[in-house]
Amino acid sequence: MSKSIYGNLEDGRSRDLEDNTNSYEAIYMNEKTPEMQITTRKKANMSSEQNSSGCRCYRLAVVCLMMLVVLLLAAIAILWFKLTTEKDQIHTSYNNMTTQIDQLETSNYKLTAEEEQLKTNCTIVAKEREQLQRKTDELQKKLFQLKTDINTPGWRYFNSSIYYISTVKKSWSKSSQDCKERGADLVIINSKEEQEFVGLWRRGENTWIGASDRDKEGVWKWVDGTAITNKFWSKGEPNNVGDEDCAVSGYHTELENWYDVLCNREFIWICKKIINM
Ligand SMILES: [Ca+2]
Ligand SMILES: [Ca+2]
Repeated sequence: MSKSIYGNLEDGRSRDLEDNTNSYEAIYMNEKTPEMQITTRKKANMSSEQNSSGCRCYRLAVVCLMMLVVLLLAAIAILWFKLTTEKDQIHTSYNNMTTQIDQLETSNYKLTAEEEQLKTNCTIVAKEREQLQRKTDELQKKLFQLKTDINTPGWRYFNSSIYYISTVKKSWSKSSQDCKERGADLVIINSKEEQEFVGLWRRGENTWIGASDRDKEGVWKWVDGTAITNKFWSKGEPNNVGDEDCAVSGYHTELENWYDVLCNREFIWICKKIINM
């Protein structure tokens, strides 16, 4: 009860004091001198200027902040552009590398194929070399035999062939057999030049040549079975008198000097060996 009374008394005093202060200030303001009023106005103006300066600072801060935001956005845009460009470049580089890898794989495939082809060619060349070596060996043997034949008495060389003329007389069959034993055949005359060569070398002797119609009358063939194309029969020959089946060169001295005789008659003979190099 006493506290309530005391509180009311305190509140009453405070309100009185405040009312008195306001009264004093009003009196004081009313009683101000013009200088004091001017001073008061200046203070008010200064306060207003301070408020105006604060606004400008605030605006400047906002502008700076906006500029920072713009710069930040610009930096982000530039960075994004660079990243995009680099990404495109990396993608392009990747595509180029992929293309190069494909090209390298294609080149590798071609090189592998070429390597296989070269190996095949090497194998073929090796086989051809072996064949050439065998042919060279055969040619050397033939050359050796040819030198031996040419150096043997009775042999002569004419137009890629060598010829042997006998010094004894035998029948057509024995003469042919002798030629075979020498690796040759009774002479086969294929040209006018060869006919003239035989005519000069026999020196007027009658000599067996490799033509007969023993297999079929009237069908004259050489000893190798080929048909007679260049025929140098004497006039009226072959006439097959008494079954004449073997040919002799030398009936006359003219170019056409062949005639048919009985095969068991004996004459010298000429063998011919063709040189196959
Ligand atoms: Ca005949
Ligand atoms: Ca005759």
